[in-house]
Amino acid sequence: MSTKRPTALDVVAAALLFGVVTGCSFQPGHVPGSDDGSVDAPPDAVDPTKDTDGDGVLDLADNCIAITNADQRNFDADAVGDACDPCPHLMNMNADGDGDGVGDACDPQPTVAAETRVLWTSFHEAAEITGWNHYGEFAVSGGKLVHPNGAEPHPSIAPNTQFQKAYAAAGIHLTTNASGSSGVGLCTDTTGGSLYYCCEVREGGTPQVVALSNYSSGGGSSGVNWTGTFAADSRFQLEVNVLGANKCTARQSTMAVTTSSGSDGPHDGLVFVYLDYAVAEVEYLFVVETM
Ligand SMILES: [Ca+2]
Ligand SMILES: [Ca+2]
Ligand SMILES: [Ca+2]
Ligand SMILES: [Ca+2]
Repeated sequence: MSTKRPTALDVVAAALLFGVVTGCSFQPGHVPGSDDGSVDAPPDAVDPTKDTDGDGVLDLADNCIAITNADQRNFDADAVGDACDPCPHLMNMNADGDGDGVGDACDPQPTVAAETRVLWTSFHEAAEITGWNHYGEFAVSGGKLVHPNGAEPHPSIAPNTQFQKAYAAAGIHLTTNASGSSGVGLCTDTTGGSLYYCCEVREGGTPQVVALSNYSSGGGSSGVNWTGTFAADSRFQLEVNVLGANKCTARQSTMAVTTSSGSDGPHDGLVFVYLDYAVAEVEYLFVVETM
């Protein structure tokens, strides 16, 4: 007589068999499998060997059943994998009222089905930034985009893509105590880079959230006081929205501050992040285009 160690499939099969025996359901006032006169519901028809998208992860465990994502990455640690998460950077913010695939919480027009997600990266592989435009040195390390030289003026990096009417969000983590003049920002620019629209959190005197438009030509800016911390282990989410009035939003945990400046309208061009005198890591970059 031979013995065989149970495989994972055996365990699944045993669990399903157990479900068949017990009814695999709960009805108020009824104990599944008991002889109390009521009827157990039939078990759900689940094929434990099915892999709909063929990515090697069975449907029972796949966090995006219909999208190939063998890595199963899930930045915000909710139930939905990055590849199919309507807002991959915002935990459990998965409602998408207009059905365009971009979640309400990260959709610049949540009632108009006009958006397309065009970039998501949480910086796991060096190849993700190959060909990107940069000023200063950047590298992917430990699942972050880092500026190895630490606090320097004006290092910036941008995917080498001309985005159309971009809405962008970036997560930035200040890893050590920031200097008195440090700032981190997220910008869109016009085609050719002649003008910028930036959203930044800046320390210096009173910490502020600042919206800067027509930055390169010394154009308008507006700022609102930032009452959160600006210190080691501060995590900011910056959003730039060139559609409508809410153009620059900075979030930290449950706090959000929005400000806007200028009226230069939709920008078609690069999206870039900068770390001005800040020792910081970029944790993700998310870009939506509006048609
Ligand atoms: Ca699968
Ligand atoms: Ca999948
Ligand atoms: Ca997720
Ligand atoms: Ca949407």
